[in-house]
Amino acid sequence: MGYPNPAESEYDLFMTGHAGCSVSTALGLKSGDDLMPGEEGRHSVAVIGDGAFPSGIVYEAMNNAGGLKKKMLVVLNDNKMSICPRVGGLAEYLDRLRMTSFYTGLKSEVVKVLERVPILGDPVEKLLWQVKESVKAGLHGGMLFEELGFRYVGPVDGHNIGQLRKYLAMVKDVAGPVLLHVVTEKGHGFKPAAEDPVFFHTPAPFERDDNCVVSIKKSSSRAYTAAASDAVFDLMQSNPRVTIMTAAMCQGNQLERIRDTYPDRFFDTGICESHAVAFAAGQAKAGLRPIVDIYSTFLQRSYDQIFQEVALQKLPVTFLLDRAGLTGPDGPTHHGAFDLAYMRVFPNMVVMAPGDERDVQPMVQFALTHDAPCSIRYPKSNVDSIDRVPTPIELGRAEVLDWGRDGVIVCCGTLLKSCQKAAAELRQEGLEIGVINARFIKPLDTETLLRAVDESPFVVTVEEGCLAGGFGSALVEAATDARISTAHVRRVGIPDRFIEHGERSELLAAVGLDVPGIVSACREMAAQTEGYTVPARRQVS
Ligand SMILES: Cc1ncc(C[n+]2csc(CCOP(=O)(O)OP(=O)(O)O)c2C)c(N)n1
Repeated sequence: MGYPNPAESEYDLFMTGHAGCSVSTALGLKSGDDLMPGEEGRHSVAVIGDGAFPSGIVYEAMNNAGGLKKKMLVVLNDNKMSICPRVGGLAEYLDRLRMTSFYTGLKSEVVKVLERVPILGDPVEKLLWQVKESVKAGLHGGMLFEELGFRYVGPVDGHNIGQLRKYLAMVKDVAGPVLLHVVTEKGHGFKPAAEDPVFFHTPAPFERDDNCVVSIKKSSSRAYTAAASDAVFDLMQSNPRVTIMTAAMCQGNQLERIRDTYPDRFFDTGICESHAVAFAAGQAKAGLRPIVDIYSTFLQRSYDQIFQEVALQKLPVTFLLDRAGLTGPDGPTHHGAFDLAYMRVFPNMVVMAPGDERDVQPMVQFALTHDAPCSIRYPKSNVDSIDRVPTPIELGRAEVLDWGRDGVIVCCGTLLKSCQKAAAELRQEGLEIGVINARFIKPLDTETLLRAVDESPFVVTVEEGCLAGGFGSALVEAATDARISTAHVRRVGIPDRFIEHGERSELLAAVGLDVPGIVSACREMAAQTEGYTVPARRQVS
């Protein structure tokens, strides 16, 4: 697995892939050890990158550690890069600290001279003392961390292992919290990576020959990410009030063209998802149409801001949830399994999932004209296109591709093509199965979907999201509220367990979300409901 995994190594204490939590967990480990008899002497070390460092939780943890005065070490690996070059005021501060190494000699000389300045009587003495301290403070790096209760040590060259060892040995005996600022180069040791650290953060598989790349296995197919980014680009061109936020994922979200064309309306907050959402709320209040483009899994960081700053205020913020569904080799920390469930519970929120590429642009366009928050989710996959003339996007309207005499598949999202293929396969067996592109999870198209539940021998719902609280769940709730039996509704989606890493296609197959899985769900339902007659509709309240 590409991320720490305790099942793979005893040195991986946590399975973790969301940036920024190491200082908190290291402080928890230390304070835990201190309360466990015999464990008090253990060391607790957090290693954190400068890209993760601006996350708000880091300052919550440092504030707590400074107050508790726990003996712990935070190693800040400063390579001047997040995935893209790091941004923000803290980045500039770290840049200034890096510079101080050049002045170390001068700095100590000046401090020595200041120490020798004689102290005269009051009030001159007081004034001089103040001047002296402020000059020393200016010369002494890391005041920000020192004020939080950390001893700042560095910057240290992280590629000089001998020197690094000396520093580690030195700080090992310091009583309270220490921040060791280590300076490194991203991609160090492999020339192509050092020259293009953005690409080499997560490169496609490549073959190498000593210090050069021989070939890169690059996919030429178009991804949903590109479809969404192109749609946003076009809409930014026609509407000057549209802005876009990313939380350090400019490259992953394919926003480079937008960043370069509309630098004033492109905002990279750094790895600060909760801030990005509240920031967008402010812009929406000011009259703009902000788009928050964040992976489904990372948006979980901003749950309270989605609730309070956006949904509660009914502000027109558009959420683009990239990597929604099974993300593949990144594994459990990165699968976007929960967003349908977590988004649909908020009043005012419109929740959409395109059925194919041709739904993407109209959905973004719809969101930008709708006077309330909207979310649109799409997976980490290449685009599909369904052979049809798409109906226009209309609030709370599903798109019926076919009605089927023997059953209906209702698909929420881009597995629509697989659903169509499954229906075609079942047709060979004599089963006439309809396919509906749900498009809206909220508001649900109750007219169309409850008709399907009411009139079809069976309904299979398909979603690349958790079954608990997801789309199928929403349909069953709506049917129950309408007093329609749901015994013949089968939900196919991500079960109530964390899904391992693997190729996306393998993972989809493992949870029954591939064509054979959908076919067999339909077959089972057809067998169970053979000779089934639809009950007369009970009174709808
Ligand atoms: C909460 C969260 N948001 C976004 C990401 C995506 N992400 C993965 S690595 C990375 C950059 C991290 O930079 P840094 O901490 O400096 O580590 P480096 O790769 O430079 O060593 C980002 C933004 C993430 N893992 N977690």
